Amino acid sequence: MGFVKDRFKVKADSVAAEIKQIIAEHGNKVLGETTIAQAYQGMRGIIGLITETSLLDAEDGIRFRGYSIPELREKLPKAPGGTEPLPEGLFYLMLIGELPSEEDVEHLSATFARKSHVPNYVFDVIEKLPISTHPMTQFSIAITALQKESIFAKEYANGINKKEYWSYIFEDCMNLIARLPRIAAYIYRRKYKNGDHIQPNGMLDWAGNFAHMLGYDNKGFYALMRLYLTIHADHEGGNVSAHATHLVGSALSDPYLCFASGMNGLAGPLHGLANQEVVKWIEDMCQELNTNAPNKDQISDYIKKTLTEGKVVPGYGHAVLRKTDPRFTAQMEFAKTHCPDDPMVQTVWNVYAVAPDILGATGKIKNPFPNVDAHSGALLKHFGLIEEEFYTVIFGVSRALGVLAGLCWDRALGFPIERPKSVDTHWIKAFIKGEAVKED
Ligand code: NMX
Ligand code: MLT
Repeated sequence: MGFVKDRFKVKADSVAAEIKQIIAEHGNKVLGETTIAQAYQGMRGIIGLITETSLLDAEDGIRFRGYSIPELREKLPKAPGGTEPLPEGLFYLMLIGELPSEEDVEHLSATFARKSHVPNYVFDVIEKLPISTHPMTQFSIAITALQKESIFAKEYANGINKKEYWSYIFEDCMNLIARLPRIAAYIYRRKYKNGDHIQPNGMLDWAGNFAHMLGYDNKGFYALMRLYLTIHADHEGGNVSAHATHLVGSALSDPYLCFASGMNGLAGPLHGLANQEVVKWIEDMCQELNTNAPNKDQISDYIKKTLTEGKVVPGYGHAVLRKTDPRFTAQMEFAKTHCPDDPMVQTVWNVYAVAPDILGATGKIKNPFPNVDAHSGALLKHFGLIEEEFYTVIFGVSRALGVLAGLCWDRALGFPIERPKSVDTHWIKAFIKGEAVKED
């Protein structure tokens, strides 16, 4: 890994010294109070995590080390002749905290290509699964199987100084990121293309090679993959996949085990599986109405029907965001250039035209606007990747960049095992009566 690892160590040492001073001088400063409602209702708004890679603002959306998505699209290095940022550049930014040069990104692309070999036993494990197994389950199992390769786990078993943890975690994270596109593409080609696998092209960048191994060798799909794998990479630390990866890592489980946990969280329909659910929801609506171009009145009625049936409208709402997700907007801009006349893309835009008012009128949905998942499926469908059950795996490949950069930071900063306090409702009732005391 050479200079990227060296630069990371220099940055991490300096941040670790700052944190030590912050805790010494301001460690007792109160960040906020916790209410009974927050304890019961998903801990919304409680600041209890430190994640260096990105920060989410409810109105402006995600910023990676201070850079918004439009800024990343402008400033991050691109492939020769390419229009979209290379996700390797975002990984460098999250890890080092500074924008990379073209050479830094070329170095990372080459490193990932060099480290991308996946041992045959992992493919054997995938082959043993029923073909009908959901792609996210196959992905999670394959990552867990690959855990045998963990350098950190081996070195820990041999006995290492805790000051060295970060170094082996770093190596594992690099190796895992390098291998994920091959594993994901293998699952795709096995399940949907009769096991007709495509060998990697070591001359391509990380996203380009993923597109190639999936079987979509064209300029538009390369651009889509580079944009997609950039914008899905990170969403600060409290989302389920990032939080799960971080939590499991705090027990010193190696990056393979941590990332598999994160992927099991991403596979939930309220999190990353929503991209699959959006496409299913649109297709069900079109089938019911017997058209591939429902008008706004028909869409409004279908949204109301979904709510009446006690279901969520997938792709809408967010636990933190209170405006249209800038990741949705980036995809909408991409679609305006590449496929403005696509019927499903137009339906996504028509849903956007009517859904916020209807969802807002319920009075209970805190964010009636679209999130990242509302748009991504329509773009993949347009370029021919029609198998929506695979969409969350692509999200997962991207998410590796953020959560594994985060894991490198966790170990470099020496964060301890995570263990918040829980209470039961009996305790809460006693607390209300003043009979139970909050321990420090
Ligand atoms: N459709 C219908 N009802 C909704 C929606 C929606 N899109 N969003 C929120 N609600 C409901 C929610 O279920 C809750 O109902 P109840 O009180 O009966 O339990 C109520 O509105 C209040 O929820 P909020 O506080 O607005 O949202 P919360 O922070 O709990 O949940 C999500 C956030 C994202 C889980 C929620 O908005 C949702 O289920 N959206 C649809 C699924 C989705 O698109 N998930 C993808 C998120 C992005 N990602 O990739 O992870
Ligand atoms: C994400 O990208 O992780 C989602 O938007 C969910 C979240 O931030 O809570």
